[in-house]
Amino acid sequence: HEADAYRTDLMTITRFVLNEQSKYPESRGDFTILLSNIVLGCKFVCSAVNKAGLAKLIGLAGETNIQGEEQKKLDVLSNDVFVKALVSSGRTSVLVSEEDEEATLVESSKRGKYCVVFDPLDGSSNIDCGVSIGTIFGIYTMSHNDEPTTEDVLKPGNEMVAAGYCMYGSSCMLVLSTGTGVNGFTLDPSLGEFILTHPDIKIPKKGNIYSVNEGNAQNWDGPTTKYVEKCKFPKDGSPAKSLRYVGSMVADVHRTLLYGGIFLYPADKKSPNGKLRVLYEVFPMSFLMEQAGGQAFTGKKRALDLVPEKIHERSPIFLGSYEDVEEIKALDSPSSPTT
Ligand code: P6P
Repeated sequence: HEADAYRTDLMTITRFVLNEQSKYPESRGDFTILLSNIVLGCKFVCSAVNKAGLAKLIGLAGETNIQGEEQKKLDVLSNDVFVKALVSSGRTSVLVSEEDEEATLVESSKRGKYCVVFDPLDGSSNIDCGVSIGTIFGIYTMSHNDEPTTEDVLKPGNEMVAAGYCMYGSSCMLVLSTGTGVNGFTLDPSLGEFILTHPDIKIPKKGNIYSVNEGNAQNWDGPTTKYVEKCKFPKDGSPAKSLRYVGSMVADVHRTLLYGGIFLYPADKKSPNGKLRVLYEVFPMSFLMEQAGGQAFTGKKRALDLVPEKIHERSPIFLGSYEDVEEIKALDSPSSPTT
C-alpha cells in the first residue's frame, strides 16, 4: 500500500537530477557529474563537521595526522575537498571560493563547461558552539572555449543555471534549484544518500519574522531604520514581527525559505556595501528565493541583476517573502551599494 510504496521508491538527489537531465535529450550528463561531485563534498563536510566537536574534545585538532600533516581548520579542509572534487570532475573551468583570494583556472586537460562559485563553510565561526553552518554554491556555464578567466564568473546572477546550499545542522539538508523550482534533500547517513524530503518548496507570500543583526542599528541608513521600526512597532494595528537571527546565513535563509519572513544584511556606515558576498552568498540565495516565489533586493535593484566587478565583492541584501520585500522596495531605496 501507499506507505510501502513510499519506502521502496526512494527519490535520491542523483535520480532526481537524472530525471531532470532526461528532459534534455542532447544532454551528455555533465551537470549530473558536476552535481555528484558537489554532493560528495557536502557528504564529506557533513561528516567532518559532525566530528569537529569530538575531534576538539579528544584533542585531535591541532595534532598532526598519520601523514604528519598539521590538522587543518575545518573551513580550509572543506575548501580543499570541494576544489579537488570539482577539478577532478573534469566538468569545470573556473572556481571561485570564499577561502581563496584568486580564482582557480582549471588546467586544460581537466576543463569542462561549468564555473562554480562557492563558500565551502559559511558561518564557520559558529562551529564551536554547535550552531548550524553550511556550504553555499552557484553555477554558471562557460560561454566560449578559449582560455578561462575570471571574466567568466563576473556575470549577473540572472545568468546562473543552478544554485544551492547544504546546511549542517540537526540534520544535513541540501536545497537545490536548477531553474525549475526548489527541492530539499535530507541526508540519510545509513544510506549515504540525499533523499527528496521537501519537493517543490514555495516560500509563504508573507511572513511574520524579520532577521537582522540589530547590533548594527546605530549605523543603518534612514530607510533601513524605518523598515525595522515598522517590523517592531507596526502603525496599521498588525502584530509586530518576531526577530530570529542565528548569525549563520544558511540557517537564517533556510528558516526564511520554509517559514517565510525577511532576512536582511543592509549596508551601514561601517560597511557601505554590507557584509555578504555577491557571487557565493547573495546570488545563490537570491536565485533560490526567486525560484521559491520570493524576492531578493539590494536596496536599489533586483539582486540577480547586479553585475560584480570583483570576485569577492559585497552587496547589501533584503530577501524573503514576496510581499515583505515589496514593503522594502516601497521605501525610498534603503541602503544601496555606493558603486
Ligand atoms: P554578523 C557568517 O560569518 C556570515 O558570513 C554569514 O553566514 C552571516 O549571515 C553573517 O556573516 C553574520 O554577520 O555581522 O551579523 O555576525
